[in-house]
Amino acid sequence: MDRTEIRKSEKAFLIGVLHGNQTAEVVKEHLDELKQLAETAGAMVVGQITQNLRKINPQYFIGKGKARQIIEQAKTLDVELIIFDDELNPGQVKNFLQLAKNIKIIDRNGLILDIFRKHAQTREAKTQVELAQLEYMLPRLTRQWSHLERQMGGIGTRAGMGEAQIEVDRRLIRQRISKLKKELTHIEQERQTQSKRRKDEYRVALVGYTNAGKSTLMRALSGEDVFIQDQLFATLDTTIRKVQLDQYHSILLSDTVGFIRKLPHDLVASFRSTLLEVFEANLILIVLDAASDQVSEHMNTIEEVLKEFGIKRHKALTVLNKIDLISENKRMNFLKRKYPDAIMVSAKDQLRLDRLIAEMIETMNADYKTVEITFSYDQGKELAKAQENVEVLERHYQNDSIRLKIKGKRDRVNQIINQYQ
Ligand SMILES: Nc1nc2c(ncn2[C@@H]2O[C@H](COP(=O)(O)OP(=O)(O)OP(=O)(O)O)[C@@H](O)[C@H]2O)c(=O)[nH]1
Ligand SMILES: [Mg+2]
Repeated sequence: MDRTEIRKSEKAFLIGVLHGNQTAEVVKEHLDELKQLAETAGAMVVGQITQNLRKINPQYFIGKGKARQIIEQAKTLDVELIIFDDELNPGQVKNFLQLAKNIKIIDRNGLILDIFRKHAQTREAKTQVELAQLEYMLPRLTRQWSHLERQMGGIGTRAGMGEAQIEVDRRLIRQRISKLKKELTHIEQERQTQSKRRKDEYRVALVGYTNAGKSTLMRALSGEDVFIQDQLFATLDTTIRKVQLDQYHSILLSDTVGFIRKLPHDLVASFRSTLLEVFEANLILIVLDAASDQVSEHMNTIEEVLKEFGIKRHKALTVLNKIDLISENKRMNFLKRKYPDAIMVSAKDQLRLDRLIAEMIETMNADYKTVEITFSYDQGKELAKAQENVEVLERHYQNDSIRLKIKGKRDRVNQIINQYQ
């Protein structure tokens, strides 16, 4: 279906643009990240080009002269793929394709979608990615079409059908989109049912920028084997593990898809069911890569995405990960000043995890309630029920009654009080 797929070792140029109030440094950082994305997708980056622009060119995004020059260079170096850090509109892509002939043109969004598609494993992730991809493609179909037409060079059944074929394609895509949406609603319901069953447990969600070390932290805390890779978007699904913090405190810890700046909106929207664990968490651990120069930008992105989902009032702890990589005092002091409440850890070397665990327990305790309730001896059933999903601290057998001292999540304890008291 998609015709902008990135093939292995395909040579690529990256293009960034300096405009507005962006500094050269910021553009470079964005291009570095784009390079990581391109490599994760399998491409081989052979050149990075930045252009100073006072005004965006509506036709080609960059200047037309520059566009021609880049394409010439690309041809000389056998580059088959040009990736823009900024979002291109369908018209710009089309114009570029007319100049570029056999070279593919994609933007950051297209690249991210390509990675997501390559990394999607489960039915849920695959459905979500396909939906996002089709929604991204629908308005761009003209360019995809002209792209396809050229690729096929007049061979095949679709060539030469032009506008009429595009209409047919659009209709097919819309039908597929509505089918995928139904499937996702179904998956979301399944998740919600599972989630109800877990509602009496204390739920903690790891969130953060991609590659910050969320899965590594998950492994360090749970002792279980989870997928860890030095690449972007290694994790696309949500995994949940039970973690015993100490004798009295256990949590359900979830690890989920990472965030990135300029995340395509459709992609975020279609990942709702995957992020359900985050919505319903009692506590969020915001994991940051302390060694990254862009730690504060990462934090901004995380906050933006959480806001977009309406996750604002959650309790959160900030975790600065990868401190094993920090040797300079200056950097350490900067981090301490900037994030005074953050817990510094190394998930990889398992450093200071006890601090993190202690803070989690402290936060949990604040969400817990301890009460005493009395039952008569003929309330056997109620007595048993009241001990579900709570911790029984004391049991007193009196002459005509039993007194329980229980501790549990505030909601659960309130429910017990309302029901049996
Ligand atoms: N030096 C160092 N490297 C770490 C640490 N934690 C994780 N890493 C490395 O960082 C890379 C990314 O780790 P992951 O745990 O896969 O990161 P993630 O946040 O789950 O990333 P995505 O799933 O792609 O969003 C891997 O190469 C890890 O080995 C740490 O504390 N110190
Ligand atoms: Mg991960």
